[in-house]
Amino acid sequence: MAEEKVNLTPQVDLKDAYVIGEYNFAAWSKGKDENDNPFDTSNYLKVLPHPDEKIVFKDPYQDWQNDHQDGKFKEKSDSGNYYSSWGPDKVLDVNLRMSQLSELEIEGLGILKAGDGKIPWLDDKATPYEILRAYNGLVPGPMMITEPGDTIKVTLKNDLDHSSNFHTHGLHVSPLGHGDNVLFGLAPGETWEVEINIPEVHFIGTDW
Ligand SMILES: [Cu+2]
Repeated sequence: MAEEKVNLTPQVDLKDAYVIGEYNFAAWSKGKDENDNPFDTSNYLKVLPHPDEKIVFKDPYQDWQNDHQDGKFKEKSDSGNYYSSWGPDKVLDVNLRMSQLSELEIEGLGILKAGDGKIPWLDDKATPYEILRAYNGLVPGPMMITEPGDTIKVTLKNDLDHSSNFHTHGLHVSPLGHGDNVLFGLAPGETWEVEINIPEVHFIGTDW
């Protein structure tokens, strides 16, 4: 049997292109409704930036560097995109709220709009492409900077409509109690006080 080839080449000028992930692109790009009109794509993710524009992510690391010069120590950026216990602080107090967004604007990219997670012309199959979730409504989410020996205290609120979990990748820390516990389910509406103790001998790294 000959392998069917899916053509993923956009049929529109890239300046106007909308893409919702390779998985759905082939079906979407030739999509017509029952009256043979093209689908209304205004609610789908516009993920290809205009070629003349510069995408501006509110880069937490750059903000942190700007705020921490000449011996200055700041616990939080004005926009909330970073938290820091770098310097004399030993405890990093962080407030995180998990929520679903209906839209989000990224300068140079446009507005990302979320749908209900279902695509009618794909038999209402739920897909991840229309759902937009974030910590504190920020993309990228807040960055935390600590030093070995510091304690991260996160007040975590789950404002999603399903249970969730909070854990890190790459840290060599204890999962016990309200620590870095992948097995703990946080119910909708619930708040959890997470405490993560970074060992004095922890290596330097970028963890997430
Ligand atoms: Cu994970």
